[in-house]
Amino acid sequence: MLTIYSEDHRKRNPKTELYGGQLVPPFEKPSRMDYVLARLRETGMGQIAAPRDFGLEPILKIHDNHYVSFLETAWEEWKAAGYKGEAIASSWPARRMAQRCPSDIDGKLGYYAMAAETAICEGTWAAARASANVALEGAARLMDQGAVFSLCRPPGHHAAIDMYGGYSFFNNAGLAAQSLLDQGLGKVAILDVDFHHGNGTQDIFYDRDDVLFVSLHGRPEDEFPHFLGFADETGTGKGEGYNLNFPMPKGTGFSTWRENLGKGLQKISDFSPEAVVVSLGTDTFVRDPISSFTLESDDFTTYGKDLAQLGIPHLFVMEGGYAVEEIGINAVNVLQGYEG
Ligand code: Q9C
Ligand code: ZN
Repeated sequence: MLTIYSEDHRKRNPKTELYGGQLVPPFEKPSRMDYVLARLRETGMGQIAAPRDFGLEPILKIHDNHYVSFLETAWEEWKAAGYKGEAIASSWPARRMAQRCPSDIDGKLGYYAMAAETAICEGTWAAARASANVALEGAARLMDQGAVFSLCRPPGHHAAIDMYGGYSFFNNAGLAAQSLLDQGLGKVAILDVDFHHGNGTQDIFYDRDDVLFVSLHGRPEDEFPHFLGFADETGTGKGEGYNLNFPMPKGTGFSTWRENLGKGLQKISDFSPEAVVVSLGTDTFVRDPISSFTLESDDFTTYGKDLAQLGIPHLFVMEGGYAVEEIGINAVNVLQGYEG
């Protein structure tokens, strides 16, 4: 399987993540990619190619232009304010506060952030742009290749129309899906198997019937992103019926997870899309440090095989996975299972 990858992800190497009331070294770090690359080479998965630069036009099809401009200058504005640390939001337009974007950088961070763990640092914009290009290049080549792995970093599925957080800035899977539609496909499904709910992807496509969104994840009562991902979120307007969530309790193992995957795949099959974009997070793994499902490495191979049963081109887009030593094994197991 062709892999698309850019070294530019290394430009984002934040020193801090707000976790448990402390600033700790981030779980989402550059070395995650090294383990995946090593495993791709070890298993002879195939060619690894760099993306082209697709510019801002495809990004502006799914993201708000003020949000994109904010991301471009946030780090410079933060530095200009004279702060010592990395850029982290500290106040939000919560319930009954006006939803207007301020001009002060602290205010802007709170306006555009959906969570505080994700620090903006030098190089964040460049890395997020590169990650978007990796997804877009994968989408550009998918219909010729039949299957492609877009090895994106930073991840994307928590990035909404105008929000960042959960380590995400641009919604890479959403960009890929929109690009496939713009190539002339009529319908695309996004299957999100990352441990966390893909709130950003849901947000972008919630009122649309040309993209079916299916997500398997830790239930919002227990797990990030806490406020979205409930089973009764089914879409709105003409998008009603095109959003399907499978929230699951802490400790969920592969048999329950796979049963729900089967239901999701049935729904995708009924939708009859011309391509599937998989938001591939490996944080469902039993030893993931911030998640609570119990999948073993072999289970990733098994569900890769399940996906292949659809018989539709798949674009795999890398999302989360923080058990760094195993992220390569688990991600590549999905691809190998898929290729059979
Ligand atoms: N108690 C992705 O996997 N913090 N993002 C969780 C756990 C945020 C995960 C705290 C996790 C974001 C792409
Ligand atoms: Zn995740």
